[in-house]
Order: sequence, then structure tokens, then C-alpha cells
Amino acid sequence: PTPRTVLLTGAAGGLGTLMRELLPAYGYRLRLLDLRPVDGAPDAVVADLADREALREAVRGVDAVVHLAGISLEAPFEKVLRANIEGTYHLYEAAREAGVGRVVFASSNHAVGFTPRPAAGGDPVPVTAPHRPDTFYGLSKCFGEDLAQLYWDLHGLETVSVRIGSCFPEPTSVRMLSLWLSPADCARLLHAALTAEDVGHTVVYGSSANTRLWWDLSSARALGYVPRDDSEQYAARLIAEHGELSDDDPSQTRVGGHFCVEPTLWPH
Ligand code: NAI
Ligand code: 15L
Repeated sequence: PTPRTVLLTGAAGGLGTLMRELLPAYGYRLRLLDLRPVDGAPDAVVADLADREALREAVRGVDAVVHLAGISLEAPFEKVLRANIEGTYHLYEAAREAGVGRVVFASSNHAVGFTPRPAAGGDPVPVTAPHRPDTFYGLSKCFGEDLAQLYWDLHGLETVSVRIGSCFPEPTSVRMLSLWLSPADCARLLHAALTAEDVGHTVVYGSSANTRLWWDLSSARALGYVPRDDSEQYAARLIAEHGELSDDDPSQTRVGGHFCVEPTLWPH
């Protein structure tokens, strides 16, 4: 059955803002949560993932959770611990107590960031690739995936962990040509993850049907995801500006890109 009421955490963020615009067209009624007020949504729950009582309230009566909230770049370990590791634990506990059936967890390519990037035309990175986090941030996504597995095995709470590539309106680097998840394809993938039957804990990569794709999308396609977009329309301009990826520069030889060397830092 199609879940109707969905809690969207991280609703004030970049991806949350895009998804709260696109998901209602699939028939979802969204309940929004973020640490910060959500523009244009006075009913949004403004709460920290550390606030278990607020999470208990927020999950009451929802059919599923799309969990985007957290620190989305590298940050000091203590901050990542609190928001992403403890915060995701609190969310799962609240979901378990309330009997919520499914979570869609925003994992990241940085859970496997140190994996060498596939050569052009080489085999894509499988979902069974071992965790190789490139940052504390990536490590927190590894934790989230393992937490999801535990809650499925122990409690029967289902999760689709989506290792998102780069979801922005347009790709802005040559690396992103291989990772780009268009916002429209992201909504398609979240819808598939919310509606596919018997997912248990399924790990998928979240990218569009990019010509230069690095990821094996077969587990995503098995959920019913049919990507429609391709970053190739941006390739000529980005390559003219920045050149092709180097095989020597260590910030360009692994899938996590510059996160493996000099990660962008969480601004707060
Ligand atoms: P963002 O940083 O724009 O949004 C994250 C939101 O989470 C913010 O609005 C922030 O206020 C909220 N948040 C942070 N700590 C919180 C806490 N303790 N309690 C409640 N809310 C909290 O990030 P973005 O780009 O929207 O990403 C959303 C999710 O998707 C993140 O989990 C990120 O790691 C993941 N992701 C995003 C990718 C992308 O390309 N946008 C790629 C891979 C993963
Ligand atoms: C992520 O996990 C980040 O949240 C996002 O801001 C991008 O940096 C993305 O990965 C990426 O690798 O491009």
C-alpha cells in the first residue's frame, strides 16, 4: 500500500526544500521537521534530533519517514556524533516505538568515498562494495546503514538506504557528472523507496541515468526506480572549464573526490 503521511526530516535544507516541493505530486501528505524553521511552513516541527520527546510526537501517525536531517558535510567528530549518529538512533527509536513501518535514509556516496573511481567504461561500483568512508561524515552514514540493518533484523523496521550522489538543480563539477541525481529523479527514487514491497534493508545508489555514471543502479531499479535524467548535457561546458578528471591527483581518483583530501566543512 502507498504510504500517505510521511515525516520529512531536514525539511529546511537544500534537498528537503526540493523534496517538499516535488513529493506532494506523488500523493504524499508531508509532515516537516528541522532544527531550523522551514520557510513558508509554519506547521513544521522545529526540533533537534536529540529531542526524543519531539521525535515521538513527530512520528505519531506517520506511515513512513524520509530522514534527511543531519550534518551534510564534514565536521568535528563531536558534532557528527550528536547530529548524525545519536540523532539517527533517536529517530529510529521513536519510529520503532510508534510502529512506523519504513524509513528512507539519506546515506551518501561518502560511505564508500575511498573506493577508486571506475575507469571510463569500467565496472560500476556495486552496492556490496565495502564501506570506505572518507570523513567522519561518511563514517556516520556507514553507521546509519548498519543501524538500519539492525532495526530490520531485530525489529522488522524496513529501510531503504539511499547513497545519494550529488543532488542539486545542476551538476557544478566534472566529478558531479558521474554522481548527479536530478531533483526530479530524486523524487522518483524516494517514491520508489517508499512504495516498493518487502524491502527489508535495501541499499541503493541515488543517481540519475548519467552517461558517466559510476554506480550500479540495479538495486534502485529493482525498487521500481526509472531515472529519466542524464548529466551529459552539462558535460561539454564543465569539461571545457575544468578539464577531465586527473588520474594522478588524489582528490580526483576516488569516488569521494575532494572529501578524501580536503573536505568541504559544515558551516555551522
Ligand atoms: P543540508 O545541510 O542542506 O540540510 C540538512 C538539514 O538538516 C538542515 O536544514 C539542518 O538544519 C538539518 N539538521 C541538521 N542537524 C539537525 C538536527 N540535529 N536536528 C534536526 N535537524 C537537523 O543538506 P542536504 O544537501 O539537504 O542533504 C540532506 C541529507 O541528504 C543529509 O543527510 C545529507 O547527508 C544527505 N545527502 C545529500 C546529498 C546532496 O547531494 N544534497 C548527497 C549525499 C547525501
Ligand atoms: C554529500 O554527501 C553532501 O551532503 C553534498 O553536499 C555533496 O557534497 C555530495 O555529497 C557530493 O559528494 O557531491
